Amino acid sequence: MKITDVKVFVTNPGRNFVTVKVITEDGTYGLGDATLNGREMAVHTYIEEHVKPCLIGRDAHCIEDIWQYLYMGVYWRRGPITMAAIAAIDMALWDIKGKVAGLPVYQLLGGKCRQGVRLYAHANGETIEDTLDKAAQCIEQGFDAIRLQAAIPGLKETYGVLGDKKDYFELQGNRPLPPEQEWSTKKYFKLVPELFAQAKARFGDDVEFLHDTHSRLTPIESAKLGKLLEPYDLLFLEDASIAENQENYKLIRHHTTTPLALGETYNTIWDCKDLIQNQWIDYIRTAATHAGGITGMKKIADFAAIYNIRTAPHGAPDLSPICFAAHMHLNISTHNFGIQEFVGFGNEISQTIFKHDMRLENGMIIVSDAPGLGIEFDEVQAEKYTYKRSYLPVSRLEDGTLWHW
Ligand code: CS2
Ligand code: MG
Repeated sequence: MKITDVKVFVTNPGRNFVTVKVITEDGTYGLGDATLNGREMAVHTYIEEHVKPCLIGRDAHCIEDIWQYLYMGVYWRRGPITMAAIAAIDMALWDIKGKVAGLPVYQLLGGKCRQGVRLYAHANGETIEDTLDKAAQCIEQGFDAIRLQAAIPGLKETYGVLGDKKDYFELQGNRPLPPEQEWSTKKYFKLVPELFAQAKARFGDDVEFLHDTHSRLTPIESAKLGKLLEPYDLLFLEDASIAENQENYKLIRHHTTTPLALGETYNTIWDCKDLIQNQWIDYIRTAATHAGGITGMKKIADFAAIYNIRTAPHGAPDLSPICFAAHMHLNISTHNFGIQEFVGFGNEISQTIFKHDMRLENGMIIVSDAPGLGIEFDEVQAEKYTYKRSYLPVSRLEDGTLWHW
């Protein structure tokens, strides 16, 4: 089944998404997500200029060989741009294979391990009370796992808090230059233990809470926070410290039993190998779009299973519904799946572009049984919403020192 064309679309229904369409000789096509937040055009060019010419004429059924060809064959292995390109091609090839077989991709991955995919929702607010009120709304919608992020008193803007924006698209979608955010670890420590103490007091043990530190703490500060949060039994503390030095987590793990999650910025199994084999974390958070697609995620999940580590795929607003659909097929068929981050199916406009029949029921996703990934991309609608450069913020300490965002 020869590949005859590869198209790359960058659309902005409120935020940028990079969508790849692989087309074969009989017209069967597959879709993949190549969205790299703030670097969309780099991936677009990489695919158009360096990947597409090598794919024309190749057999779309040879998913593993094409993955290795694009990974081992390029010499400059790994990295977010290369791996987002490989990821999108990989997702599209799995989509094609499912369509040809007349089966949803999860059936090709080993079939269902569970009836639905458990999700965690986001609750954020300007105060602790506001955040917990949002959590109560999530509980009413059927979620039993909720990420809590509250504004840090004394700082203009806080990661993960919408402020006066109506949704993450509005918050992230229109930043022609990187906005600068302030950070204070001292002010952060004054807030977070109190946030979870009040959450536990208000909601008891019926709901599991999570938190994303977003790489802001040094290892010993992460250890301190983990210890302070132990009484509140978090499902996990995410990105407690920076991910580059996996050994950071050896120190953190030594001091606290708060479960640790990491991995949304990782691109290959090599990035997380030490973390996994030393059991320094409890959940691996890679995303199909950043970690080499369905093929890349399977390699990581199976390695993690040997060390009793579960998957908790990244599910941020800057991963398109195509990536989310790929995650559903992975999550329903991966034995050591833990939980999936969920921030909704996108805004109204994006839902006219990315169409699917995934169902949200009681904090779970019921996966599509349509052949392939079960998602459609409306090119005509997408073309109405053209690329708009938008950056992620940059973080600085109060004295101006550049810090981790
Ligand atoms: C966050 C992400 O959802 C999360 O866990 O860490 O929203 C992250 O900030 C974005 O993906 C960055 O593009
Ligand atoms: Mg995160």
